[in-house]
Amino acid sequence: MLKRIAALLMATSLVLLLAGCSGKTAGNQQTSSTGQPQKKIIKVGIGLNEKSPQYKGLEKFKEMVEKGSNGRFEVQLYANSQLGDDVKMMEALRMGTQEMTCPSTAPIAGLSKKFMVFDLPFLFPNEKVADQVLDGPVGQKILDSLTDKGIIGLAYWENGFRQLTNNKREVKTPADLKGLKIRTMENPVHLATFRALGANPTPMPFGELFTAMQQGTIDGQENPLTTIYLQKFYEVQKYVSLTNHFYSPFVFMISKKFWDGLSKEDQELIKKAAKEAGAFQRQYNREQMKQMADNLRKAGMVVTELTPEQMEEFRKATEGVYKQFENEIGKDLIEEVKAEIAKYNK
Ligand code: TK8
Repeated sequence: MLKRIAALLMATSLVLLLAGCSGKTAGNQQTSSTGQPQKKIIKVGIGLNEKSPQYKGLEKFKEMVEKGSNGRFEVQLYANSQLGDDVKMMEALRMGTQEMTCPSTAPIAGLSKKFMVFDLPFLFPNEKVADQVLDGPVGQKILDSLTDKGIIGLAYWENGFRQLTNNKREVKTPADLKGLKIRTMENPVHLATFRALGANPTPMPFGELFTAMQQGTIDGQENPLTTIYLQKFYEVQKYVSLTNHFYSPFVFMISKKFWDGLSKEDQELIKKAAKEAGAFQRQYNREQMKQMADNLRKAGMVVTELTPEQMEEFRKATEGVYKQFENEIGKDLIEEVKAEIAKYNK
């Protein structure tokens, strides 16, 4: 009798154990002991800090998804490269161990070369045109190139026009950049552009940048003014030149493994929130940007505006980069994007 009870107990615990395991394999939808479905967790990681317009956009996204799902989703935000750098986080999305991230297009080049078209120097004339091209058919086609890499690109957000800082001298022309060690994102187009300008570029993840500037292993870097101010780069950099040399879009993306386990309704909810929070983020970013040159001056930086002639020198010096990447990006794609830009730039 005792033996039979023991056997029964063992069998029951085995069943419970198996039930527990299968609960875990079905996405991250788990069932609690009361039979209530537990929240689905969406972990979102970024490199920037909590003051960044990007983080404010993520807070909006969180609110929309949590409210819109009546609390079935919990969106957890991780700033400051806590979950790793952009390349590592994209890898985690592919593996299905992290749900979402929002890198610049530059580090995405390692997964899909098509994104490099947006990294070409002096491509977009202004934000408005960038919005129209990114949110149009070409932008969508490029997002779709991520699907067979295990990632769904949901929406373009804005990092913004990038400006050059350094700790050696005021930069007004490419000649002033000669030999300066400049950190770039991990992207061949960015490297080629800074080589063409006569600088000595080194690729590095964002999380290592501040220390590298502080220790003087690099002389400078390039990022939008919001980042230069909100990440306190003025503590370790003296000069900023308003070069607008690249426009960096962000891509808000989600793990395909996670995505495929969601209902159509939930996919719609997340996609809609990604787009709407993106519209808010772009707006907020642009508002913030207006005060940033002044903030940086007040913080002690020398802010250098370039004359149209000086800007033209930068543009001319980097012109060859387009030809250099024609094969890798695709000549047709470059032409298509240029034509779209011309269409909207009126
Ligand atoms: C942070 C990056 C950052 C980017 C860079 O993850 O690496 O310089 O501009 O904002 O997305």
